[in-house]
Amino acid sequence: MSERKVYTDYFFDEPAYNTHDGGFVPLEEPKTPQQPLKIPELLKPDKETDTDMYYTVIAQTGEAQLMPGKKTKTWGYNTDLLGKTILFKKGKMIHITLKNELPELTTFHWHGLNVPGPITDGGCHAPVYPGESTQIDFKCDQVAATLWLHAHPCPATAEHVWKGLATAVVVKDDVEAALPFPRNYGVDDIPVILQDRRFHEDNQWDYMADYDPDGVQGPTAMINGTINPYFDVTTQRLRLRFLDGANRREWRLHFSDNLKFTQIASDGGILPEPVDFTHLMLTCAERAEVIVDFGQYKPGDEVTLFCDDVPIMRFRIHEFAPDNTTLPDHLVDIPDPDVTPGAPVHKVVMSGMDEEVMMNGKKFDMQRIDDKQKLGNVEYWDISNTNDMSNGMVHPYHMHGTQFRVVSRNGHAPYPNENGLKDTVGVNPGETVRLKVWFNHLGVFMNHCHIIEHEDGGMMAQFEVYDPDHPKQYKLMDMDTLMNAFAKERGVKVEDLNIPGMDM
Ligand SMILES: [Cu+2]
Repeated sequence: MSERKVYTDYFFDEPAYNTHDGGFVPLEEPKTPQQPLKIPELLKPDKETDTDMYYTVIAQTGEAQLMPGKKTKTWGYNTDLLGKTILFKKGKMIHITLKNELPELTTFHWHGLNVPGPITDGGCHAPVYPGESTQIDFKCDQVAATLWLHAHPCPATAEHVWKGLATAVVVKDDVEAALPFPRNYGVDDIPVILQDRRFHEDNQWDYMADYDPDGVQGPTAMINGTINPYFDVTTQRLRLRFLDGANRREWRLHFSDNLKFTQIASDGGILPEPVDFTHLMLTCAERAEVIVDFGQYKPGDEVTLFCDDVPIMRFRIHEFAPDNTTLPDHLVDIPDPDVTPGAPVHKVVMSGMDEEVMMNGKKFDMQRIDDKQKLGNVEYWDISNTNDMSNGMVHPYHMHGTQFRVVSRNGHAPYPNENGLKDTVGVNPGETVRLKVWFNHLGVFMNHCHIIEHEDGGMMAQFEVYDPDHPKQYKLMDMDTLMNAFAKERGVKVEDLNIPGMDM
């Protein structure tokens, strides 16, 4: 094993960091006592055979003891807040009953999962109405990765995620199982869902009071639904599956002592080689699996995780057995198919800020297909952010239905941790990021900025993956149907609905 380079910067353009936004809400260290980090339970399958897994996922209301005093009213999947971690095994058929026990419609979007669109994918075309349930069935045919499930009912996605509808989804396979990674769930392999909230009177959240068209933020970090968390470290090596589950916040992570950590996976799976960092920035919806080695610490020590300069989590070091496992230089082979000769180069332009956000000069329309790609083709997509550097922001661009490769940033090599499969990529102001994109399934899929208020506000489009020999007609949802349903469920007239994104 050779000595690897250690990267010490965040890589994105500093002038575009959220810290420079007019509406930036800085994190504040909580004054409430430290709490043990909540580890989401694994969702128990209803049934599992050698070939099939059966689950029931329930969107439900709840309440959570987040702060001393009153409990906070929350939403979650199979639990009060966020959800249980859902495990898929590569190669198995997955059958999921999706049940909505909320007072209003929602959808179940499998972020990063390669499944047909638009219904199985679970975007705005697949509402499940309150009191109803539906079933999806698909084959899990992708590599081990940390994905996630979140609500996606346009244009109320941001509010549903803010209320708690987000949870980790873990895909397992034999390749991952053979690598020397920690994988004892809850002990040395844990999801770390990074979010932020503002607590109002009686410890409640108030999405509308905090509303900002450039993305809602709160001053209090919430990790796995825990305020001011600590984690008891009982193994030398710890695998953290970071997920930026915030509506808007960028997380610039680093540890005390500038402790080095090793990224082993990005959004769509394991990286071709491990990458060592002291600092890591995640934009909304991005994931990074990292291994932290606490070998230099002794029982009683504490290691702090910071976002910018604010402590967000503590690692309390306990007795652990020495573990000098080293990672191989090469972890996995990443698919890198040749671009189909003669294929078009797709152009996506993200423009504007606040209510002016658009994609290719248009606001999102559920009934309009903006682009298409033939199933089986491999094509370039050039994603541009026309914001200016002094007054713009990084837009995290996400595509449903695919795990893509990042080819270049303004013609230069992508960042060192972007050489694996990804489904979300932060695009700096004035930058064009070239992606190489292919699909395994037919369908209508959405592509959008993952600052969730931006997607609700219209920085979103959709494309069809088609097979010319088997043309398909899709019945697409429309805004009137969704708005009428929301109005009925909320007991108000449509004109009195208060969903900020609906005015886009
Ligand atoms: Cu954006």
